[in-house]
Amino acid sequence: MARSGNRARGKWARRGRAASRGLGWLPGAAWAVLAGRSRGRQHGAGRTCDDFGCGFPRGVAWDPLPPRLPRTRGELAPSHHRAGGCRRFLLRGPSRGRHSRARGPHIDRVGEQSLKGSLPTRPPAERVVVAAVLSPDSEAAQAADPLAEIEGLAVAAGAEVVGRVTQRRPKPHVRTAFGPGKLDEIRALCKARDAQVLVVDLDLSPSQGRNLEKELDLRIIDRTELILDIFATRARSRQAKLQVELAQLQYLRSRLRRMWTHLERTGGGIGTRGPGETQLETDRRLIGQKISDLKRRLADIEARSRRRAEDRLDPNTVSLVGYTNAGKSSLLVKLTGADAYVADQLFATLDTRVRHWKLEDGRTVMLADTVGFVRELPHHLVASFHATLEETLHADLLLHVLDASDPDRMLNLRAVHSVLGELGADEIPTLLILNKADLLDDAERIALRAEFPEAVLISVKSGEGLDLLDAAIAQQLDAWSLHLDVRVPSGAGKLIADLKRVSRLQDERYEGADWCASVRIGPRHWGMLQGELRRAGASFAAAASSGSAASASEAG
Ligand SMILES: Nc1nc2c(ncn2[C@@H]2O[C@H](COP(=O)(O)OP(=O)(O)OP(=O)(O)O)[C@@H](O)[C@H]2O)c(=O)[nH]1
Ligand SMILES: [Mg+2]
Repeated sequence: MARSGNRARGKWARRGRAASRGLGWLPGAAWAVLAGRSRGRQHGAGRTCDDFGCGFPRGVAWDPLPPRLPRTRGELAPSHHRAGGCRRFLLRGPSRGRHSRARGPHIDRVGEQSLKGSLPTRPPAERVVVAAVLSPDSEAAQAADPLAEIEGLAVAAGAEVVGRVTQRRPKPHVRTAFGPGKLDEIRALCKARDAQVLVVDLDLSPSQGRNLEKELDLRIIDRTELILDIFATRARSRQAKLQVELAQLQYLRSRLRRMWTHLERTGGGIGTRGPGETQLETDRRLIGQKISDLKRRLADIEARSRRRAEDRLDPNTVSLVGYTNAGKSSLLVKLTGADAYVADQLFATLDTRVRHWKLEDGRTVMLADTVGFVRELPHHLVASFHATLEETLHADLLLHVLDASDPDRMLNLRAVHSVLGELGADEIPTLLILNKADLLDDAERIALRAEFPEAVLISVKSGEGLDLLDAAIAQQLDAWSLHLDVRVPSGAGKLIADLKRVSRLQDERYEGADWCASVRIGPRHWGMLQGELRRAGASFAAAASSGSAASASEAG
């Protein structure tokens, strides 16, 4: 007993010493690496990882799935990563990968120490050519730079864009998306630029993808696959990871047939069709089971967080929504001092982050930052991320942040409206925020004011317009709140505290044993508190100064 106590003290003392040296807490296996006990500590490029009996190849992408499958980096060889002995894991940056949040920075430092100067830290970025078919009805065709979005997505997925191709056609070629002449051009370009992947800004049908792969002898990634890949590498929370996995499996299920076509082509005679079909059915069944399992687990998480939210009497929720990279997280950081991840890249944020923000008039609101949108966000993804986006759906007010300096701002605005419509959130009161005003000249400002007279022009970077934003939010919250005079027995202290927390007090005094106040309160909170007020023997009526018929009738 005493010995195990000593051992424990020794272990924690060692970890304590490491923390005091700035290394923080380390998992046991990382300790082994630090202490030089790891067998794989000195391995070099091209060898396999022998840490913890892993055997996973080093210095190569750890991605042995077939090329057209959506991937979750780090999903394979999980024990390898968990063990902490892998060079890739040790050197992986804090912004990527499943472990990075909790252990990234100090693990990185360990990696630097133990493998200093020995090996490149990451495989080289994949060289990709981006290509789009610009049909008259496609959104991209109307953009100032039709390839800007898909290029941004490819970069966000960690690729290096080495070539760009577009083809104007009434609609994508039914077999290969691009016409035969264009295919020759793409083939030559990919060869000249030594590209390994062609990223197509389309949702390819399984047969189009297969034909393109055959024609070009390259890996083909379509838009949905690319977005799923970005989400897979960025997902941090358990819920986000499950949501991405669900979206990937749903996407995969619709494409399963294509993966078994090599069996169809083995001759098609007796004895060859059967196994192929059986395998397809087996895969479908397994994927179906996995999908149901994921849905069940997500529903559990969703129900738990919904119950928690219903039990809480939270202040008004204001959600930041908008096109990706518009500056939503930057605004959250600026207003609340939160430690959200801000980066000049698409889909920097994948989880919802909520922080308290105190308005100038003393009211506190919950400010929520969430996933940004892009044009034609894959439906599977919107469906899978419904729970994350649900916080947005339940907001009292949406702040639609738009990058005013983006030449394609109108397209971006429409894209966001369309996703909000898909989520059923288009009825929520919305305030348009035009961000990045510091990048605009005077003429652009005048044009924007004429175009969006209701919007608030701000710059998170320079701080311009943030006071106006505060006032505009307060005004919006007041516009649909009820204005009531309430009288509560002063013994109902909790009720009075709740009222103070979720409403805006305009006047407060004690009359005898009663607390009397004139309050502005949102309909949601009023619905939650009305019963309690009645039970506590409180009285309430539309405030004398309130001209709102809605207020009077509700209060009555
Ligand atoms: N010039 C300028 N840049 C800004 C401003 N606000 C944000 N940015 C930059 O815009 C980029 C994107 O900012 P984020 O806050 O990560 O954008 P986001 O909307 O949260 O993006 P996602 O999470 O990807 O949807 C970052 O490089 C910011 O520094 C601004 O007012 N002016
Ligand atoms: Mg963000």
